[in-house]
Amino acid sequence: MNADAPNLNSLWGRLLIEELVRTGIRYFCLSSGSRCAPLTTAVAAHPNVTSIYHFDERGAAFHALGYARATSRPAVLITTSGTAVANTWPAVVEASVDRVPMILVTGDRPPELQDTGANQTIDQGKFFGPYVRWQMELPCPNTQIKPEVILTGVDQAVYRAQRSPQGPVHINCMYREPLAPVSHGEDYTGYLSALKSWRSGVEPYTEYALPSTGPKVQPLHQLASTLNDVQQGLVVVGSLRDLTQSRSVQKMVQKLAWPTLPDITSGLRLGSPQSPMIPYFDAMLASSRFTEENQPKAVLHLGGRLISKRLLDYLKRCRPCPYILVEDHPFRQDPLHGVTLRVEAEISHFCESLLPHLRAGKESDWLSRWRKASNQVTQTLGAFAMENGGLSEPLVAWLVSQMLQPDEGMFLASSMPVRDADTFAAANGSAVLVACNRGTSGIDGVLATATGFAQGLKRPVTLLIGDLALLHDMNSLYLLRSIDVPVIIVVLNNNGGGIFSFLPIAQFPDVFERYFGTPHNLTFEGAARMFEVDYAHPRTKEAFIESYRGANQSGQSTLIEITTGRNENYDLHVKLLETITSNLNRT
Ligand SMILES: Cc1ncc(C[n+]2csc(CCOP(=O)(O)OP(=O)(O)O)c2C)c(N)n1
Ligand SMILES: [Mg+2]
Repeated sequence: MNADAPNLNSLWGRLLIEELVRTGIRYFCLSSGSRCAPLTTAVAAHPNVTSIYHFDERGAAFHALGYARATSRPAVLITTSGTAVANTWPAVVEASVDRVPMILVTGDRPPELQDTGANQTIDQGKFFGPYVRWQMELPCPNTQIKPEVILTGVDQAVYRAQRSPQGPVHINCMYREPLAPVSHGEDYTGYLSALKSWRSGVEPYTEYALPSTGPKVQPLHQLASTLNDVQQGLVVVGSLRDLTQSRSVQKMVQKLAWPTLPDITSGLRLGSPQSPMIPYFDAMLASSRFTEENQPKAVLHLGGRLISKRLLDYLKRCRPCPYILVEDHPFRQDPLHGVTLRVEAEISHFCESLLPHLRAGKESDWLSRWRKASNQVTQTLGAFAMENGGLSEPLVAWLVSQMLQPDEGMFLASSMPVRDADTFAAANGSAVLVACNRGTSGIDGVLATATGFAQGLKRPVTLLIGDLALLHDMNSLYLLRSIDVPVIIVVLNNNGGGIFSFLPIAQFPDVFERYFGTPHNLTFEGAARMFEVDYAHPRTKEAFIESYRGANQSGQSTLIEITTGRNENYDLHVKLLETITSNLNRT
């Protein structure tokens, strides 16, 4: 790094961006504004970064979130002052709750302009409250403050974003004018003299060594002997971070030979999972006969939260003991208040460490009952998919999961898309990476997150999304032109909030349609045209398959709109689950 910055604001901006790059961060999401110009110009001048621009800070922040979901590395989000910062709130909350790393760097006005009625000025200090892992106020650039202050601050921020529990961090940077890189003809060689070795190298100023997160051998030994003695054990797998974790879990449960219920975000639900995986557990648990006859004596829960409400209800009724939960963070994840042993460990490390202590389990009657039932559901769903019915929401989830290619990703919006994929996705498609925003299950920022997920994966991504969720984030269609890989958006337009038809509020017609069903009578063709995104509106199963394959082959982002009806969708779910249940009860 050289010392010939045009002014001190620029120099501090460059030091900050350079140190971020040295910690390994390469992806920067920018929205425009004057107060963050020293940062923006430093990003623009840096040879080793990739940047993306979005006019909406809310979408930019969700894009950063999606990128980190794919890469497990934080992206940097740079915004100007005022409501620009406030617009990042929903993504920061989601990142915080779901422990996704993110680095926010915001421009701010100097102290003498705070609380004076100065333009675009809000109180940005500690703005995100408990939702950031760490925050720092950088004062206005001043040669009385050593440049090391910036470097050690950045290093701490990156460390706190990435160490467990991962999450967002915030660096608020105050600047006096000039904000543009106008030259003051100053030479900063003396100011930077203490940074001689840093400037000639490429390493961060402060290196952090992460603590080891493995559980100790003695408790593992005891845990293994507990597990070895269990007769009817069940493994449930919530969201896992990557395929390495999924593979470690697969290896361990194969030895344990307990029925294993994989959430759609576990990486174990799709791709023809091997025994003892039970891909259709959610549909099976709709059968009260099955749940009454099959009650676990112990549960080993690996990874994050579960999408399946039926699984949660089942565990609540069974109250298995012991209930062992293994996750790589210290937070409570126990809405049933049933956990009897909580292990904080990285999942792969835990599985690999436990494996040698486990006795190889045998194919028990308990496991074969689960396997038989899951096979039965496979048949029922296969028959349903072959029927010549209309293009329903469960069918779309089933078809998409069958057509995805092994090197692609799937992003699932909250509400029915994620639930339908969890319940009905075909298990025999490709083992693609699946993600969703389930930290707080918002229907906001979904498209922006999916674009970031695709950009991080460097692979095409299919997004299954409801109409309200897409309307909510429609201006993120703009991001499709800036990313390097296509996103196929499959929007299930049921003209409102389809999920509410499944809730007790549906029995209250005086308020239901207007405030919950919320029909809008909008379609997406015009939006696709406005943002220059390819568009298709197939009406039949065959036409959908053709549109989807065509979009895949074109390599272009495409919006495929499916028209469904909320009432028909509800009736079909009931009928399909009734068929699954009655077929299960017959065996
Ligand atoms: C930001 C946000 N606002 C409101 C909600 C409450 N909510 C949950 S599902 C839903 C309806 C979603 O409709 P749509 O995206 O069309 O999906 P569908 O229910 O039809 O599958 C709403 C409003 C939410 N989860 N997040
Ligand atoms: Mg809808």
